[in-house]
Amino acid sequence: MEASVQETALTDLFQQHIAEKVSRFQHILETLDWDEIIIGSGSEKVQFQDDMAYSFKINPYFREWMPLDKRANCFLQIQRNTDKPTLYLCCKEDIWHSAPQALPEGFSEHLEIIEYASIEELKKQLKISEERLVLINETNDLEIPNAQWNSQQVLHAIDFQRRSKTSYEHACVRQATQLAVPAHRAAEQAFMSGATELEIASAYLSACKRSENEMPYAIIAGINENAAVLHHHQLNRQSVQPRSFLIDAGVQFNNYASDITRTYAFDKDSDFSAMIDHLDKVQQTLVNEGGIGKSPMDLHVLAQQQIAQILIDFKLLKVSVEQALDKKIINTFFPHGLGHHLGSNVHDKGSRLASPKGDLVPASEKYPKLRASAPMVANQIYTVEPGIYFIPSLLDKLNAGKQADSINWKEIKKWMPYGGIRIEDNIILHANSELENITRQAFHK
Ligand SMILES: [Mn+2]
Repeated sequence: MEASVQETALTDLFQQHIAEKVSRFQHILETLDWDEIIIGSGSEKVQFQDDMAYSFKINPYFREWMPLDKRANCFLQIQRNTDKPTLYLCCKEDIWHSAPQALPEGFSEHLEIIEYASIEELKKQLKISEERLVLINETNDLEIPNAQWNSQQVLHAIDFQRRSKTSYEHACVRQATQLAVPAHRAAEQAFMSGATELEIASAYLSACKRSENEMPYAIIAGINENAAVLHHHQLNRQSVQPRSFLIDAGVQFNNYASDITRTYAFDKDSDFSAMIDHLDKVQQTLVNEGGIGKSPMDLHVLAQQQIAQILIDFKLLKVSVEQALDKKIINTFFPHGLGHHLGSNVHDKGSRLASPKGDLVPASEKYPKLRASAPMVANQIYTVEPGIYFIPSLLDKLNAGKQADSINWKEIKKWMPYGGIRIEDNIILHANSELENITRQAFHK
């Protein structure tokens, strides 16, 4: 019974989601003076000199509306002054592949659905109101005369509104998190029993009952030194004596992803285990610092300060927190941003926009590459993921430079075999300023 109650709730949330998106897109159409927007789901790509297709990735602008991730050649039409969007579903006869993915139960009521078998047929069926039309799709296969293909103006406006998520989107990321937690537990267990990186990834996939192609992003699973490779995707099939393990993996639900990182020590009495605990406390402090209107750049600086303090406490740094930041020594140990928006893309767009026109929040001189720089908004979903790494190439550079004396190199050598630590949770910043750590909630259940 409980499942059906939840399904009903999700159907209601989807209805609200569609109504909210229609209203936001109507506003964009009016402001920018267009009559309609058509969003394609994308088409399959065939590999060079082969008849095999790459695994299909749906257009993120389409997934913002529709919980379909396996259906190519579909189109969603949103028209000015029309409350119900029209979904054109491609239904050609195909004996080679499984039946096309269907919408979840109860979702189709909120859409006008038209099936078509060929592009020619679709072109006839598309009831295009006027000529002022924007097509958002990777390829311009509709070839509608006068249609503006991927208007940058419209894309900016969509990216800007996307930062604030609907309750349906919150529910989907929560569900994606609940599906990921048992898989993270299975991965931890596999690591503790001496499994290889590849075996751990298999344990993860089988626990969340997903195939590799259904992952929102490739599983990062690094044992020992490999934990220092930020995007360690080339998983090792050899077994090694385990010391440390970093796993960064999510699950997708109705096209929304969770994005979770955990780090484990094989020996719970080790200094490495103690450092994980320190970073875990820092991570929770950083989560609690979030708020509407706050600057992600300020949070990034706070993360750098607190990470520098950990390095000082563990006698790795011989300088003050201020010097570690001023001289950019901290970038060797924490070389990435504190987090990103999470949504239609795993690294969701719009996090640097200052306006729907596409103006960017000026990049800070110190941190020009930060992905999230715009002040935090109500209902956004984002990640908080501080890290401490011992990356050989960055340490070599530091050792060869002017700041080499700031480091206790004898100690650093002891830490390098552990690779690094990253801890990542997903947070909803509610309109009433409440911070919901959906990852911790799911782990504590
Ligand atoms: Mn992330």
